[in-house]
Amino acid sequence: MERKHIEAEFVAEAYLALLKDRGVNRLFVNAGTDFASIVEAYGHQKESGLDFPEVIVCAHENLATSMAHGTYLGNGQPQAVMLHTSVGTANAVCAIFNASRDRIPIILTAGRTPLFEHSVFGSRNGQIHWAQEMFDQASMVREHVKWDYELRDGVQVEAVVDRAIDVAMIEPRGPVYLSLPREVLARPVGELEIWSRGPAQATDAYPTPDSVTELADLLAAARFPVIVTAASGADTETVALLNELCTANSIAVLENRPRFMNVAGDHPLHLGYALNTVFEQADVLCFLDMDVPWSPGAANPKDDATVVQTGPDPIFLRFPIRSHRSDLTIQATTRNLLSALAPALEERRAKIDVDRYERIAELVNQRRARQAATLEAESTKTGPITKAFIAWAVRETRPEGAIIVNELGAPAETLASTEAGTYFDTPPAGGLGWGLPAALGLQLARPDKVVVAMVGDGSYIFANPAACHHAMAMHDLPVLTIISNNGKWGAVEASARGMYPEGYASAAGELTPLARLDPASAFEKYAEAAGGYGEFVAERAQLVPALRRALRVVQEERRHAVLNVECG
Ligand SMILES: Cc1ncc(C[n+]2csc(CCOP(=O)(O)OP(=O)(O)O)c2C)c(N)n1
Repeated sequence: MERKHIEAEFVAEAYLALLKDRGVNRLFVNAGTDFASIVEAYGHQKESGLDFPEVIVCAHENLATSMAHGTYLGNGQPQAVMLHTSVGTANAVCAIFNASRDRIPIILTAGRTPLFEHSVFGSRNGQIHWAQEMFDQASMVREHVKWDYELRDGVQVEAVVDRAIDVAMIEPRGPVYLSLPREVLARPVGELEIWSRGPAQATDAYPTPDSVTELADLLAAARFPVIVTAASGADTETVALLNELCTANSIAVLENRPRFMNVAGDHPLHLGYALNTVFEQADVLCFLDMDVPWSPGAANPKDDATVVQTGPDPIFLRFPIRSHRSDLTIQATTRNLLSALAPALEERRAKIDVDRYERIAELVNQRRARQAATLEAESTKTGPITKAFIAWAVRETRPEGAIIVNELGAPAETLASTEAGTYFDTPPAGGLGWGLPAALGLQLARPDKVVVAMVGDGSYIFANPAACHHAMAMHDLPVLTIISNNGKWGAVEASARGMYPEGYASAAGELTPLARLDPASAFEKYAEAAGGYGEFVAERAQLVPALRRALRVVQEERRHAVLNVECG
């Protein structure tokens, strides 16, 4: 390690220079009075010559945090967000919860109400400085972050920045929270001598040789082995490994509520998306890093089936309750596990039942034929547009390599792709309003790609669309947003009908007032108001041409676009 010098005048400058030095290239901000020294540091930058993260101004904290989330999904680098004290943190809590359950390393920072009432540079000078203070500001997010701390002085700024990044980046990754008192940010530091170093990366969890042997033996001897995944593709390197492992060893693969592109949608042994349908046959079930392997109230693996659970945190320590049985539990990242499993299975290839591939492929082909028929029927139907039809139209027009971010826009299985890193679905905590800002973050990280946000009308409103379209214009992010506008919170309605199929709400024969969103807004005007392109689509025949027009706008004009699609 080398020593380096930072010529900072005050702590905020040292702090920002350190973030940048440690590989944090962007700071997503929603500023306030607590930012005075941060503002001053950027103001002084031309003269100081210090290198700081690029500032991405976000007009809402959910946008700032979820956009940072999406940027990490696009480039794998730690992101930083700065919020305004207690109130800014409060606005970001839902997005922080999403980031935590999705294991996203975000350095969340927030100003802190000035500590002192007078006499110190930076101390209180505004009415809000008394009422905004909390006894414990970090308590709002403590359950969702891996670490929280308050910067106490310039002498520890290097140690604190390093600690924040190390904790966020070590597997399983996740957000951390740092509060920054105004007086501390304003304190003079003079020249700072720092170490030049990257995050302290430990080697990822690796499976023990015994566990690899045991799992390889189980998979080789099984009559009908199934690997189940939802989010293994968060590490894009695992996609080819999983494709290859399943083909070479006649192992079925199934995606249960996928949140990433995990395995090729057209894989010859892809059993689809309905876990309950395989419990009957499966004698070995290997759940790859699944937060919820199955829903015990609906259906369970056979009693004599062997259940394997794997992952860097295979029992999901931060979940208050999670009791799915596991006969073999392996603590390892999916990439390390699959890499170790491939040669172990190759050694056992002769033991694998030669009929197994065909047995699985036959079921796959039946499923594919049913799906193709449904899709074909969907493409020729008349009547109101459905979410399945929107998915069909997107498949028809999707440019190569386009990235889809889906938040209740269409069922995941209708959007399956064959390219790693092209699909992102709602984090498991399900805090809505994530999809659109995450798409902005992905577009920021991957400017060469077409990014399409597919969202329900409810999800779109949760995202605070005025702030999102403002950011698309401000930061040149030509995202295409497709709103599946069914005029309701369909999930709320479905949940009530599911629990009370014969109940009063079902018997009423009409939509419960608790799920209604009518009258419909002209959502396309949000895009127009921010200099983008908007269209309202209500007829099936209009959808593909409208998609082509909107894609031309985002690709050629590099302007953001909204298709507000009325659907049933
Ligand atoms: C922040 C937040 N608030 C409320 C909910 C509860 N919720 C789950 S789905 C849903 C409806 C979403 O509506 P929309 O995006 O239009 O999709 P639809 O259900 O109509 O398919 C709601 C309100 C949530 N998940 N997150």
